[in-house]
Amino acid sequence: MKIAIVCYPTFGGSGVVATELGLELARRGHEIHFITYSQPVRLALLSPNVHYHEVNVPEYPLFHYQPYELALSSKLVDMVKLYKIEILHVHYAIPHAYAGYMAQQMLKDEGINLPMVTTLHGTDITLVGNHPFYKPAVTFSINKSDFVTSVSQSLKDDTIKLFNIKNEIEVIPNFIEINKNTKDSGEPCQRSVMAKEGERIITHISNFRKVKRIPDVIKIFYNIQKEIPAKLMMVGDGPEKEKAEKLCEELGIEDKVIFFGNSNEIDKILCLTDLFLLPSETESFGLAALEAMACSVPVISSNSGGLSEVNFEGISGYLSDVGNIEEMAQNALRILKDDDTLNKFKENALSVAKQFDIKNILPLYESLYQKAINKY
Ligand code: GMT
Repeated sequence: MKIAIVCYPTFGGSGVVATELGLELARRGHEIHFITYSQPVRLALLSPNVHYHEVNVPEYPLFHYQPYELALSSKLVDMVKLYKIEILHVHYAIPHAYAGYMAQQMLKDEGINLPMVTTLHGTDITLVGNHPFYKPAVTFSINKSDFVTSVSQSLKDDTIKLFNIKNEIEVIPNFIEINKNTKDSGEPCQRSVMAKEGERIITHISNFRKVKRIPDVIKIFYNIQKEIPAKLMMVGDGPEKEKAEKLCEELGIEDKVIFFGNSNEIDKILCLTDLFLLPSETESFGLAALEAMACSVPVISSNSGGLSEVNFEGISGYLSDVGNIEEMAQNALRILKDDDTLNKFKENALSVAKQFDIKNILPLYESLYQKAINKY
């Protein structure tokens, strides 16, 4: 199949899922066209089946806001005609499903039918899309999509609760390429670079937005390091980072916390990690938790949104109510207390992650694309 994928090219989970999906589809022989405003961070263009088309939005002084949706829908029309693309898959409803619908209408005018699949990722529904300024356009574009998928049952339920949706929503969970780490790097994990002998290594990875509850991450770690020797690795960047650095100073733990900024070497970082913290306010899925589990790292998370569909209580880690820092720290210590317990949780984390192996999830998208193509 010839498939156009529209996504955000950033470190966010929706862009990562879209990119990894496209790359695996390309490996399976499909022709993939990424269409977005810059090259997706996880995309290395070294395959004949993978194309990247940049959406340019020229600055014009009259525009207070540059019309990205317009440029995107025009680019879609041009690329669909040029490459004879058969299907459009948009990740993140805003504004991609809206721009996709406009492209469909323009193409229809020229006698071309382009089926569109929209994948809902989380904040496009629970935080941004739900805002009254966007809601009518988001509802419209979800209802106009030929097929709609959501990354968890919890997100499907939220979508139905928050919007007047007439379309069926199919749950297709996010996925992970198991063994990527061992396959790619071949290098042993060098824990000694990050921590002393006997220290546990704890990691948090996110976009450092309010929804991730960064101060909770720091406070959970503060409680842990009072009981056992430990280091915290904070990976990512965003609006809450500076505040987090200050909080570490206030708590007197700045020498035990390392801030890395954004990284393309997540697997190498996770390879050194004993425990992953994700105490988010809400999380439609929690791809970062799954990435950790795929590297045999157990997870302490909140129980909000779709997290309980990924992190299994008492098996791959523990889940607590949002903000229950004490319980999260206690549970972390239960996992970290001795090597046997930690190793058991590590093993379990990997075997839960295997349920989300890309090999199991990808055929679900392929059969949806086939259904969408057959619709016209
Ligand atoms: O806030 C983020 O983590 C970024 C956001 C995004 O749009 O990329 O992530 C959302 O989509 C991911 C991929 O499907 C999910 O794993 C995240 O849980 C979801 N984030 C939220 O719901 C807050």
